Amino acid sequence: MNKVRAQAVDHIKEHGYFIMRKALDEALCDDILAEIRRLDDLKIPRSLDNNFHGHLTTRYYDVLNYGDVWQRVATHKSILPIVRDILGEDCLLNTFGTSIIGPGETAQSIHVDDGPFIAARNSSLRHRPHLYEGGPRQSIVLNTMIALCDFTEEIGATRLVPDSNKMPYPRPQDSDAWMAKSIPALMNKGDVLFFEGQCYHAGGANRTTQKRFAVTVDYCAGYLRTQENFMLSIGQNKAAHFDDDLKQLIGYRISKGGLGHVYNHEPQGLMKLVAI
Ligand SMILES: O=C(O)CCC(=O)C(=O)O
Ligand SMILES: [Fe+2]
Repeated sequence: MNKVRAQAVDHIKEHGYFIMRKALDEALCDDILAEIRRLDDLKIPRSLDNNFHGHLTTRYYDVLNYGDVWQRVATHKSILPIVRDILGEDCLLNTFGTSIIGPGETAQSIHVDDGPFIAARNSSLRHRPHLYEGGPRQSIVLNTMIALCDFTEEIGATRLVPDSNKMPYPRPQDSDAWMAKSIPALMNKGDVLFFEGQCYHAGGANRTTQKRFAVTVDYCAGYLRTQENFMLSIGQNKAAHFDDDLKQLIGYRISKGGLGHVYNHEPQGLMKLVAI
């Protein structure tokens, strides 16, 4: 394992986050920025325009259906090996889109990103609450925030609370108090922030006149139902031309323990038929 990868894994496990410097080269960042401008020009409808995600923040989702450049992001060699070290070889893409915080946007409230899974599990176990209360949570979600511009405090760098990955459920209640304990993830264009799903964090307020450009690629353990349903949103004809890692990330693989088979076979066999 190379040094940065080992250092990243240790720091994530211990403190809940890691900033990798110069993870993506300038050319790839510029290709993604050009693609974002193309989507802006196409007037792709914005999603998640709400009080939590913000009214001045552009979230493009299901981006794998757009330009080919998106196929080079989730499987990037600086990112995927670390994600697999934390979540397991059979991890899945959970959500994948932009987080472009516009000028004047206010800070998000402090939250966790594994909340939907905890809520789903607790709902299934609602008659047996002793099975889920208390104790630190396992890492089942790992999020990455790719800086496509310099992240300063003023432009709305993601805020996070170091070591909050070890906090027990329930999720953070008093956002202002946790905000006071948070630090900004200061980054340069091309750096990547990794943070665990149980780590307390929030998008920062943008007090500049520039947009804060970022892509967020969120992964989860292979035994979970993913927040975005890539198997439906990305047609088989499109996915058949993805590389093996990307196919596996969107669900074309059997998990450890045998979840997700097709006619009791690896789904990739089915993909070969479709690609003909
Ligand atoms: O864009 C950011 O800095 C964070 C966004 C975030 O945490 C979220 O929407 O869940
Ligand atoms: Fe979040």
